[in-house]
Parts: sequence; C-alpha cells; structure tokens
Amino acid sequence: MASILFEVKEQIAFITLNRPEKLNSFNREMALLLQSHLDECAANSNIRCVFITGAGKGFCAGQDLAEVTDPNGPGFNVILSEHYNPIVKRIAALQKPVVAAVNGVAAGAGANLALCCDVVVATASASFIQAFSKIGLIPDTGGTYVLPRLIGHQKASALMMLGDKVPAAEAERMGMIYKYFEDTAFQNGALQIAQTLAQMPTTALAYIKKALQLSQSHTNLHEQLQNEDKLQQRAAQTDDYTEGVNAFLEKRQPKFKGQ
Ligand code: LHQ
Repeated sequence: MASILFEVKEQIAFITLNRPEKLNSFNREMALLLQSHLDECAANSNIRCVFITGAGKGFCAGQDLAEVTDPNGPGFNVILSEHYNPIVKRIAALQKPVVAAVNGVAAGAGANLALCCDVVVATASASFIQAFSKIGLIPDTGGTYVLPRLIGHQKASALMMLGDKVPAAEAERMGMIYKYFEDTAFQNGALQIAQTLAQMPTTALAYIKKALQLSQSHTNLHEQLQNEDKLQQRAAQTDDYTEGVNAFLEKRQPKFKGQ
C-alpha cells in the first residue's frame, strides 16, 4: 500500500496519510510523496480544494522516530530542508484552499502540518501535541510561526515547552483550529466544508489566503490596505466575480467555475 493515498473526486483532492500502524508518522518516502501530490494539486485546475486526513486512528504522529535513528535513514540534517519545509511551502503557495481533517492525534510535525492548512477541523477525540520538547527538540514545520499567531505567545510558549496534549474542543476554544465535530458527525462535517470550498470562487479564495499571509508578515495598516486594494482589483477581474454579482442581482444561486 502507498504511504499516501490520492484521489480526486468532485474537484476535491483527497490526500490520506497512510501508515496507520505508525500513526501515519512521516518517513522520507511519505514526505516526498506528499510533496509530489501537492505539486499535482497545484498543476491540476480541476482541483479546487485539497483535503488532508489520516488513515486509521491517528492523523499524524510527526517524524517516524525509527527512521531518524536508522543509520541508513536520510540523516537528521536533511529532514527539515528536504521533507517538512518543502511541504509547508507548497501548502502556503497553493492557490486553493487546503482543509486539514484531523481524525485523531496530531503530534510534532503532524500537528504543525495540520495547523499550516487554511481550514483545520478535528474530530472530538482528536488532539494536538507539540511533542518536540519531550524528545529534546524544538517545534518545526512552521509551528513557531503559526501557533503564536493563532493562540498568542503565552499559550504557544507553554504548550511548546510543556508538550501538553490539547483535546480538539479546547483547540477550537483557544482558536488553534476552526471547529471540532462530535466523532459521529466528523466525516460528513469535514467533507461538507471541502465540498462548499470546492464550489466557491477559487481565485478569490487564493487571494484571501495571500492577503492573510501578507498581513501575517511585517506590515502596517497602510501597506495592508494597499495589498487588499491590489488583490481586490485582481479578484474583480475574474469570471466568478461577475457571476457572483449577477447571481445576487438576479436572486439566484451563483455557479462558480473557479476562474
Ligand atoms: C511511532 C510514532 C513516531 C514512529 C507513534 N515514530 N512510530 C524534525 C527534525 C528531525 C527529526 C525529528 O523529527 C522532526 C519532527 C518531529 O515530528 S519531532 C516529533 C516526533 N513525534 C513524536 O515525538 C511523537 C511520538 N509519538 C507519541 O508520543 C505517541 O505515539 C502519541 C502521543 C502520538 C500517541 O500515543 P498513543 O495513542 O498511545 O499511540 P502509541 O504511542 O501506542 O503509538 C501507536 C504505534 O505507533 C506504536 O507502534 P507499536 O508498534 O508499538 O504499536 C508507536 O511506536 C507508533 N508511533 N508515533 N513518531
């Protein structure tokens, strides 16, 4: 079985991390495969939403720790530069929404992979663990950038140092994730979000993502107003904008094509 399953249905790319016996922890093969599937998502204009989830009871337990200690493994020095950093950069650059559907525990790089996605939902029994400090490491995979911006410096600092397990409901409450669903409602709830996003004006969603990224980097209100102006001008040139306004005026549901 491939360590990642990939399927495109209804304009959604379903990416399933698939090493369930190891809680979908990443080895090199899986990290490189995820990168190539993300490339496919970028290249295929039929894909309008990406949905990342895990097979089995976990979402992802981060780096496969057996691989790090394997003398024939990739070597500690390339794990960030060749595995995780390219994944985070691809997700950030993808001009379509990426949903993380966290079906179980998300630890270490697995937690931060989820948190770098555009919409993060989780099942009630899932949890998020900044597990790094427990093995003498620091959070990576973008965690030190994303987490303090989501939940504030103090919470991020404490969670990263203590390595606490944060249940999905608490993660929602503190703003770490968008929403959690009861376990029985999770699959449908997460899928519905992806289906909705896949039918929305994809280019406008990409510009929202871009505007938020610009806002997160060093900027002031004046610069960000200019960023919004530029991106808004581009959004207004899309067919979906014309369709959205016409549909409103004609009192009908819009049919967006993603262009
Ligand atoms: C695993 C793993 C795992 C291998 C569960 N590896 N087998 C960057 C720079 C360079 C190097 C290092 O890494 C990084 C990035 C990182 O991600 S560092 C952080 C790495 N991850 C962790 O430290 C988390 C380790 N896992 C855990 O603490 C627990 O497994 C959690 C809390 C995630 C889940 O606990 P349980 O639900 O009790 O499951 P379990 O521990 O029984 O795991 C189930 C199986 O999965 C088990 O195998 P076994 O053969 O005994 O049934 C585990 O050994 C295996 N597994 N995580 N990361």
